[in-house]
Amino acid sequence: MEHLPNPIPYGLLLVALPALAPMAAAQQKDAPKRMNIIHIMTDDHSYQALSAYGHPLSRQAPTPNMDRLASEGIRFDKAYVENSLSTPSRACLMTGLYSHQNGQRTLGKGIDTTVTFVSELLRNAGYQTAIVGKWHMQCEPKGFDWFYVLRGQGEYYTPTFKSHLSGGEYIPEEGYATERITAHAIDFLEHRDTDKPFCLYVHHKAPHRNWMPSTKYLDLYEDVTFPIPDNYYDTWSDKGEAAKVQRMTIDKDMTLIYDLKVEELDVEPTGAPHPKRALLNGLNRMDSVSRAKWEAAYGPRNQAFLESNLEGKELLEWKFQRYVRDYLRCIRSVDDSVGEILEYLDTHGLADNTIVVYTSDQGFYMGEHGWFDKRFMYEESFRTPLIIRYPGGKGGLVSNAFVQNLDFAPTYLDVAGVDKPKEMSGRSLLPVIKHSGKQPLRWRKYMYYHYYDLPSEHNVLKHDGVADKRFKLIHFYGGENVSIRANAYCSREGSWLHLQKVML
Ligand code: SGN
Ligand code: CA
Repeated sequence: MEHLPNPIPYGLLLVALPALAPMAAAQQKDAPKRMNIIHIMTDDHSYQALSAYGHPLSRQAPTPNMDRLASEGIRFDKAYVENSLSTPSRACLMTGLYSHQNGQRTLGKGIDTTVTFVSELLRNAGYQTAIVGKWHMQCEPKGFDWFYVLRGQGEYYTPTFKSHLSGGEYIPEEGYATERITAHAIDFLEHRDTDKPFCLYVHHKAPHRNWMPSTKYLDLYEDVTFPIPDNYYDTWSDKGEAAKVQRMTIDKDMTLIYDLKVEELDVEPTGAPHPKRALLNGLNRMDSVSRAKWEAAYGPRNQAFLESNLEGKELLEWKFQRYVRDYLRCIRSVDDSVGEILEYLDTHGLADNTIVVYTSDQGFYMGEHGWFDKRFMYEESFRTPLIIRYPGGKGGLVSNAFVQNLDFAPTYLDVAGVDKPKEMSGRSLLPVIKHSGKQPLRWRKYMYYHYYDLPSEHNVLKHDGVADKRFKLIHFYGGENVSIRANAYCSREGSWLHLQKVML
């Protein structure tokens, strides 16, 4: 990493400047071209559903383009987040800071906009910066020359985008979110400033709840029976309060009409009405042709399901299959998107000078313990898929380096030759990448995690914890019987400095 030279005395600077100018220009000309960066991030993509990771689920729903990236790069098996929720994870990506440093602890408000974003640092260093897709922070995109971002969580069909050109307005676009986001990414690559290196963030909405596939893939996997996890029927009798009070079960917390798309029902089997859920699932955002395709695919399936009057274990297994099929259909479109971007790099001479990163904003439950969603510091949600292809590097490598989403900002700054601000406690991954995925000797042994979003949907208790590569020590607090003082536990601002010392 470069270091700033010692300051030149002011008087000398005045005299020396004219002489230095041509030298600086010459240096610029001869300087090696800095690498471009593409950060592709999905929303809620579990490592179980990315076939390069080899999980039984993904073996039946392969992701060939993501696997290509892994075969040409490094698959990270010990990659984690610091707070398993979208907005905090994105804030961490943009600032390189823990939630308690950047203020974004929960899904809603929070981000401290006075904090410098990595996009600003990259732009100042001469990069052209762009972001497309899910932004999901309650502040404007900061430090971007070019952006097309979704509103809030975004919509699967006819998604609305705000752009650097739209004057603050959200404009609906015909089509499917994953495909529209890819089109905007390619459009940026086509029209970028070729005199500058670029950093492009491609942030998909998929496969976020409620898992609405492209009309291309409505029939995909319909004949496949996916493997049900052994612990799908967990009753949590041997577990603590947090596992018992959560509300993220496929059994009770998924609704037929919204999550599982059984449109004909306007009441749950319990008799509870769900009048608005049908509209919420986004079918009303489809054009008539797409809607007709949808009806043709799901109509007969739903009819058969309703007539079969499933109960108990059979019903639970039907729910699992419907959930997982829709989720994996969404992933298929994301995989196509990765393929399109790689193809663009190949055909435009960019593959040799672009680092490509594929990851998710966190992990996700695919029925383990009977759950969907994330939030917990347990492995399925704490861990996130991560693949990095570095030009000139070997392919097909597997890394067990202990890495966290705090490391993205330092990595991209390192690629750009910019010194990391001291408050960022993550580490550049370039030393790991350049040594074939090997964890350097002096590296973090422990990592810190903190989840704060309670009260909220899914009722996961607040908790923080420390993990090493084998064990986790998790501390739940703010339980049902304890009065919940919003984020009281973490009001010890400034304590990160101490933590940083302990971690590294
Ligand atoms: C929505 C979902 C939740 C999900 C959060 C956070 N409900 O609120 O199931 O946990 O997003 O997801 S929904 O009824 O609106 O689909 S995150 O990925 O943004 O963190
Ligand atoms: Ca997410």
